[in-house]
Amino acid sequence: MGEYFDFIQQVKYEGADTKNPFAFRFYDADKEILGKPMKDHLRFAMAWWHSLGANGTDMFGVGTADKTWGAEAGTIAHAKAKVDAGFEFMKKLGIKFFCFHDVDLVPEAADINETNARLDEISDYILEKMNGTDIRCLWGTANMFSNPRYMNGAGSTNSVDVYCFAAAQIKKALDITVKLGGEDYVFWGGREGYETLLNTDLKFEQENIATLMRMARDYGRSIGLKGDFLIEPKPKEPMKHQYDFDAATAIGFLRQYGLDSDFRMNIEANHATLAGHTFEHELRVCAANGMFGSVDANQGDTLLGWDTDEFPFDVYTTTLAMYEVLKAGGFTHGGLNFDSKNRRPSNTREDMVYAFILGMDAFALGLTKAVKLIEDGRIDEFKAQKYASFNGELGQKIRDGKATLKELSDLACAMKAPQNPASGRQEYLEGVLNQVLFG
Ligand code: XUL
Ligand code: CO
Repeated sequence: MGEYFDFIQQVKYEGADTKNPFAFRFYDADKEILGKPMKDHLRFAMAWWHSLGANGTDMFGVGTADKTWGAEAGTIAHAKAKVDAGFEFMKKLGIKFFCFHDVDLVPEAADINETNARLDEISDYILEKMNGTDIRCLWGTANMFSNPRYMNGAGSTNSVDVYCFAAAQIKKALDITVKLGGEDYVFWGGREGYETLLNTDLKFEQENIATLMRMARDYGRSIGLKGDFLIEPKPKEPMKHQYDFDAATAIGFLRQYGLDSDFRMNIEANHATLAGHTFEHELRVCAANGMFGSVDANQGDTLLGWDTDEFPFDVYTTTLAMYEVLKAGGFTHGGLNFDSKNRRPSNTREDMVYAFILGMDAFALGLTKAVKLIEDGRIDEFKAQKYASFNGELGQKIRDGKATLKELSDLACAMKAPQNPASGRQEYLEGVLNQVLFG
């Protein structure tokens, strides 16, 4: 195997003052934080598609980065070169997990049986590479949005034949995920939505999606998938309306169809912002509903209305996100998958390394600042005190669902007018956040 990243050996932690561009400033993998090493809090993963596949092609132009890895594009040799490059990259950056779509691993053939044979071959090759390393699959998924057969959706398609192909792809992707030791399986419904209700039976489509997920759940459990099935909500793009709009919508859907004990959420930062939410809002909604699973780590651009999948560098956001992750009890099966890509003009292998150093450092900083925020205690104290009026007998009765509307109305009438609640103190709390970040 040739060295694809011969300009680096092991990227190491050198501290905040280093000027070495190929060193971590903040990510110190083995440093103990709240009883476990940083790497176990963060569980970084490389997304096969962006890192090894995406070459910068966009709607206006061809690729700018060479992702052939020295092989002829679209061949099995190319698929294997991607594996070689990917493992060298993960080892050199200390990344312990990867995520994949079936068609990221091998080119799709005209006959699904041939595609499946290619997947068997490449997964054997990946297993060999994994041997003797502690690199594992975080999650797998099936790409049910690129092939023209999915133009009307996969689970939501109008074609029963296409529905069978979706089932077949999910089955194989589950097989490969379990074979590679992956514990979670992701559904991102890129084409599960609609452009116009004039041609759409929404209820029919949602029922069929739920049925496909139920069959996937049953098959996955039967072959030993231990972790979570994850829905990755996104409100739009490529479709105008996507059924898994945001966490609250997806959680409601899972409950409606009785899938909520096997499924949780994979929250992507840039999908949250497309839905008009913050990343931390989506994480909080998951935690509040026992649905926190995994994260696709990236960031969007406030000036652009689409999914830019940038490597995260905004430390306010990584801090507030890691605060939510810590409060949710941390990752169990999930992790931080960099569903992020270099900007089109950042087209060299050095840029790939810089991008991961940026993202890993941004989340390491976020983790340490989130711990500080929790240890500082002022935000949690404020919140506890904000709701303190419910600590009394009456508040408890309401919280226990034992009060009646008439009883509360009588109390209100006896009070005549309530005292206004105390200040929300937003500016004070934002000042605390800045003090913790920069003090
Ligand atoms: C698309 C996206 C996907 C999923 C996996 O916006 O995020 O790459 O993460 O299908
Ligand atoms: Co994603």
